[in-house]
Amino acid sequence: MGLLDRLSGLLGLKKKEVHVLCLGLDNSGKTTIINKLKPSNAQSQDIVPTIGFNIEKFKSSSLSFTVFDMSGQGRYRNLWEHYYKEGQAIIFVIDSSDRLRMVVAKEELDTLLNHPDIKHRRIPILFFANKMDLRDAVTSVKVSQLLCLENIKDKPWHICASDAIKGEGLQEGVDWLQAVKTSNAILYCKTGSCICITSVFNGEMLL
Ligand SMILES: Nc1nc2c(ncn2[C@@H]2O[C@H](COP(=O)(O)OP(=O)(O)OP(=O)(O)O)[C@@H](O)[C@H]2O)c(=O)[nH]1
Ligand SMILES: [Mg+2]
Repeated sequence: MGLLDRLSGLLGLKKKEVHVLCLGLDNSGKTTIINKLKPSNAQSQDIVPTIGFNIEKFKSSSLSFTVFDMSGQGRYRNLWEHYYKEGQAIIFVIDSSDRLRMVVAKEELDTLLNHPDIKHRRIPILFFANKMDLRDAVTSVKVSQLLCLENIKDKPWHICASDAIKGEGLQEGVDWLQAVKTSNAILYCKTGSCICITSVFNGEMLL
């Protein structure tokens, strides 16, 4: 780290960096989501299936995110675990219209949650129930039921319905991620059929 970097860090001018792993099955929309979160002049026009992984960056108001955008294709999924130790947050993307492969998404999520590098850490997980614009898409509440998210008791998590093409729902997710990475306390609450997580940041309720 250079002197200027160190100085700006000390003065609080430099945004804290968070390493994020972006996981989920192929075609779920991971790269489309990450691309949409970048400044418009840095966005690609053509999104192609990811080979291996790509490293991308985007910023929120107080954090700088470095994202490992992993390929979700079966033959590359065994790469994911090599990056678990570096991950400080996870974005897990689900194609809400792909009912057939929801069970595969659940298997991959369960494998992730039981991995020794993840199991005992309070690493936050942001789920995007993506492709909400498609006719066959199920609701985010249904996605959380199909993935049994209520069983995740030891990690802060949040699910957002999203349409990555239009960019809808993405900011809500980033706001949650920022809040959880800068907060001291997380409160879980479950009301009726709506599952949500309430974050407390500087003593204020955020969600
Ligand atoms: N209708 C719709 N299509 C989407 C949405 N998000 C992504 N797509 C499309 O889904 C396809 C796959 O998107 P990607 O972002 O490449 O998916 P990925 O998860 O990165 O896939 P891999 O890199 O193979 O793991 C592309 O054709 C996208 O345009 C969405 O919210 N709605
Ligand atoms: Mg991709």
